[in-house]
Amino acid sequence: MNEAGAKSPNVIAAIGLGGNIGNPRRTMARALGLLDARDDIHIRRVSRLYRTPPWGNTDQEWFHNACALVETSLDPHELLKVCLDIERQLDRVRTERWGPRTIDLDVLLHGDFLSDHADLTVPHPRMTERAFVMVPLSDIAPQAVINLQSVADWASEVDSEGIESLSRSGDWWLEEEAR
Ligand code: PH2
Ligand code: MG
Ligand code: MG
Repeated sequence: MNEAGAKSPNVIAAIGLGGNIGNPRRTMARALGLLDARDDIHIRRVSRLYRTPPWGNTDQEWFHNACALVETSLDPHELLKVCLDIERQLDRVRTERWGPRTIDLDVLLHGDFLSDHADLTVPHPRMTERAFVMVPLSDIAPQAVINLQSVADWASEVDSEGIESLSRSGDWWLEEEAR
């Protein structure tokens, strides 16, 4: 609430989803369903679903990755907390850095918000170097600008070798969720 008692205006945020343990497609669909079920978060666009080679620690299963644009009245810290709560609800176990996980939900962008705080770095650190983020994000926000360059341009510059899309549209999570 602001001083006038009105709700804070909604902003568009981008969330990155990934996972490589269990049934990532189903877990990611559930995560999107849980986000969308909230009154303060509305899913606006979802990218295609991708299969991506592991980045960082390469000695692990390939990942599934996707990105979503949400409209939200939550501030960046509140949105991060919701993401972490949903990760826990979906049995996320945190082991090593960049290691295998059932579900990872990252706050990539939040309106014009910029932060280099260790708990919440926005834009998400190194996202422009990661094809598993920039390729799905360019499905849904090609014109968004990060560090003075469009997402579409970042996506065309990153090494996207091995990445393949597993769905024809961004509706995969609606089909999957029902099962
Ligand atoms: N997430 C990581 C580390 N490496 N590689 C791919 N392909 N996709 C991911 O989501 C991913 C990763 C840590 O968050
Ligand atoms: Mg991550
Ligand atoms: Mg994360």
